[in-house]
Amino acid sequence: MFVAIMVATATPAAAASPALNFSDDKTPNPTIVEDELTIHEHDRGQMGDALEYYDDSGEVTSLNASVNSSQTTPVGVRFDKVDAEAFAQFPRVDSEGDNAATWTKASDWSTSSGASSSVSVSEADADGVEKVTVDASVASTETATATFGANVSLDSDPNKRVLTFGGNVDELTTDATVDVRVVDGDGDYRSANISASELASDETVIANGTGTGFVFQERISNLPLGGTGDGALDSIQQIDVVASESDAEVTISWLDADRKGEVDLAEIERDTDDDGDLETTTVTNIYEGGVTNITGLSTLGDTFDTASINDLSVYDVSYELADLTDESEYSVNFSSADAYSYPEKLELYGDLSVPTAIDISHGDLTLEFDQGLINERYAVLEVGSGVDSSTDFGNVSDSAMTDMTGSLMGDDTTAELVSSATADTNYRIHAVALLQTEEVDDVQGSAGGMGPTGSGGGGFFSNVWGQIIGVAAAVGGAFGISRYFGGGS
Ligand SMILES: [Ca+2]
Ligand SMILES: [Ca+2]
Ligand SMILES: [Ca+2]
Repeated sequence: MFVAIMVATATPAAAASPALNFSDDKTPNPTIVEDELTIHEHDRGQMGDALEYYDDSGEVTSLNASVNSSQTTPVGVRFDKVDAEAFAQFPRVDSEGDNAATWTKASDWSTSSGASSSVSVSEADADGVEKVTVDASVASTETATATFGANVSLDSDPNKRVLTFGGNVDELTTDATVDVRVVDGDGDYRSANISASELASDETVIANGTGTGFVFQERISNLPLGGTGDGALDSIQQIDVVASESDAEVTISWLDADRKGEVDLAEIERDTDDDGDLETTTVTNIYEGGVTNITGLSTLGDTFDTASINDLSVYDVSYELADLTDESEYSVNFSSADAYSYPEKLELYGDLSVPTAIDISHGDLTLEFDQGLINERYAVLEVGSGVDSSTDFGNVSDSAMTDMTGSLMGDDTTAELVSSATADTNYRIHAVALLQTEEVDDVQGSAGGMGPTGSGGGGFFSNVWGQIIGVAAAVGGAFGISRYFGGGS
C-alpha cells in the first residue's frame, strides 16, 4: 500500500523544503540568527539580492537565508567604500580616453602653505576605490592648501553646477577648519566647509567632525562667496582644499564640480522635520557619515547601477529550518504519541549551518527556537553541535546531543539553544512536539505537504508522508496509518 500511494502521489520537487506550515506558530522552526553579515564585495553588475556573494571559486551564489522583514533599513553602505565610475570622472574632457583626466591622480595636485605649515597630497586607494588624502599641518593664523586644477576649465554657468565632495574626515584638531572651494580665474571662490562649530545638516557644511562616508552635494550658487576677485564667480578653474588654523586631514573618494544636478544616493531614515521621529527619505547628502543604513539596495540611485559596494552590511539575517532545500538536511514525521498521553506528535530533525567564504564575514550567530507550545509539549529538544551532517538522523550517539529542554521558557518565548554559534559548524536539531489531533493540520498546512511557499513539496519522505496522510484522511483513519509508519522517539 505504501508503495502504491507513493507512486500515485509523490511528485518531484525542485526546491523542496520541509513539509510544514511555517506560518503556524506551533510549527517548530529552529533558526540561526545573525545580527550583521558583511558581504565584502557586492557587485551590482552581477548581483541583485543582498544575500548574494562571490564564493571561493568566484561564482555568484546566494545564502540560503532570509532578512527579517521587520528591518526597515536591512542593508548598510559606507559611501567611501563604494566603487562607482562617476566618482572619479571629474574633470570630464571631451577627448580623454579611459578617464585619463581625473582628480584621483595625486601628481596632478599642487600645494602651498604658510611659512610654518605644510600639506601633502597622496593617493590612498582603499576598498577598491580610488582616493586622495590631503594631510595638512597648519600653524595658528596660517593656512595650507591643496589645489586640483589639471584640465579644469568650466567657463559656462559656474554657479549652476554642483560641488560634490565624498570621503572621510580623518583628523580635525581643535580650531581647525577645512574649506573646499571652487575657484575662478581672478580670485573669487565659493566654498563648503568642515568645521566643529557648524551644524552638520547645514546646506553649506560637509561635516562637523571626524568620520567616514560623508557625501556632500550642493548647487554652487548656494555656497558663500569669498576671495579677492571682482566679486563674481565667473568660471571654475580649480578646486582648493584649504586647511586653516590647525592640523586636519581629509581623504577624498568623490569629487566633482561639473554636473548641474544632485544625484540621488539612496532612501534612508532621517528626522527631516525635527520632531524626533524618523522619516523615510531619498537623500543626496550624508552628513551623518559612517555606515548609511538604507531601506533597500533597489533604492540606490542610478549612479550606482553597476557600482561595487565593498563591505555591504546586511542586518538581522535568519538561517531557518524553513529555508532548507536539501532533502538530506531535514526530516519531519507525524505519528501517534500515545506514549506521551497526546494523540499525535511531530518528530523533526534538521541540520542548520551557516556557510563561510572568503568574501563574507559573519557577526554574532545565535541558534534560537521560537516556542509555539508550552514547555511540556516538547518531549524532546536536543542539539548536537558539530555533528557530521552525513550521519543519518537517529544514528547520532546520545553523547553528541545535548538536551535543551531546560532552555525552554514557555509559549511565545524564544529559547536560546546555542548562544555563540559559529559558521561552518553543523547544528543538528532533534525535536519531538506533542500535538492535538486538530493541530496536526495546522502544523502540516492545508496544502498537505506543501512547503512554506506552497510552491514546492517537502522532503522525499515527508512529502510522501504528507501525501499519505492526505490520501488516508480522505478515506478515514489517517492516524491509524500514520501510527503504522510512525518513527520511534
Ligand atoms: Ca575625466
Ligand atoms: Ca571673478
Ligand atoms: Ca521627523
